[in-house]
Amino acid sequence: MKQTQHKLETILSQALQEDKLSTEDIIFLLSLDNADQINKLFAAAKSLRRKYFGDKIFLYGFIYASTYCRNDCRFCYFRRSNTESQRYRKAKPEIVTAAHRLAESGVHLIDLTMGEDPALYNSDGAGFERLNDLVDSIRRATGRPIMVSPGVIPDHVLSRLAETGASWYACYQETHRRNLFNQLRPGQDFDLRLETKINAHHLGLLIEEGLLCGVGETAGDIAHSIDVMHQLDADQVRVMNFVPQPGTPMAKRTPPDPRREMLISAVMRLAFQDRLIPASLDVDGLAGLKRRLAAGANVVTSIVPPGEGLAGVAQHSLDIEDGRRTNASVLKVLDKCSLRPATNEEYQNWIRCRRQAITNRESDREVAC
Ligand code: SAM
Ligand code: MD0
Ligand code: SF4
Repeated sequence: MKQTQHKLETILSQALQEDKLSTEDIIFLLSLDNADQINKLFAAAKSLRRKYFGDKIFLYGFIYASTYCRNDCRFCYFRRSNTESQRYRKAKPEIVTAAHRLAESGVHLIDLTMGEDPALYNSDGAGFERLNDLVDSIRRATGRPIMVSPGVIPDHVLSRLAETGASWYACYQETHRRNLFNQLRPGQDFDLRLETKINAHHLGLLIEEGLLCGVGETAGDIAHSIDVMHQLDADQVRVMNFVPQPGTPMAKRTPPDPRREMLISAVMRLAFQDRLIPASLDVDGLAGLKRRLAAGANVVTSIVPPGEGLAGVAQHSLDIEDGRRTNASVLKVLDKCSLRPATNEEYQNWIRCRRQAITNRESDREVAC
């Protein structure tokens, strides 16, 4: 116990001085199970957030534009073969109206997400053209930065989206172990998913990388992912606890300990001190926000307007229609945590600085898995 305490204090004080965490350090931190020790880790994560971001929190509105998908991810409610999930494909005016409502409510960014909708990939390119036009319309209607999360798309489409004014490309590997990836995302190309992010970065888009936890990964696998995320130089990094979904092959899996996501997220704050780390409302709804912020997150994601018939991903309906995933609800929690929403200018400055950092980066990176 005393030895563990000493080791913990050494690792945390090194991290506070910006020393890189070793694989062994990460595995050690992820094995903590004493409440006092975990609280020390969270306190260090919070103090690093304060050092780089003060009391500012960024807020992301979420629009799940189409729940059709050509893929069959074993963990996902919207996998192609799940007959239990309700499908919709929102038309442009509905999407633009929802984006406008979100912007009016005060979010800093619109995250336009979709399944890998077969309509997007039709051979004449019209689907990608519609996506590009949608991004353009949302940008004009809201003036907010836009994140696109459409799954894997060709480089020429990413390039068009960057020109049209998208700021971010989000695409989560879930794990950086090929075997586990192939189990979770059967029939999908591990390398293509990773390379698409690297290419998006080269095209000047900021990138978000993400992990799913509680799906059979070890602490060593998480440490490996953190290493790959470093090599990617990801601008936003996340982890989400797996939520079992009805109608899927993983429906009966025992969900992970709720603390697992928080521990990994706090370790991410130590490892990616000046980057963005989301607290998603999509796992435990509004009730889970405070503890995610307490683990060092500095973005709130999956803010969804009610009354638009829009779904979440891991929690397709939790807290949406009763207005608990709105900006107004989030602001009350921020206030209780002595945090405040950033201004739009502060968020846009952060994006500008990161983009500059990417432009200044000289050599090409090799990402080895
Ligand atoms: N279809 C695109 C894709 O897969 O990249 C965009 C959708 S993206 C929002 C879907 C992400 O939500 C996944 O990458 C995964 O990290 C997360 N997710 C999906 N189902 C989940 C579940 N059951 N529990 C937790 N997270 C889940
Ligand atoms: C979230 N439901 O932030 C969203 C989604 C896609 N870029 C993000 C997983 O939780
Ligand atoms: Fe489709 Fe994305 Fe769900 Fe996989 S995670 S089934 S790609 S919507």
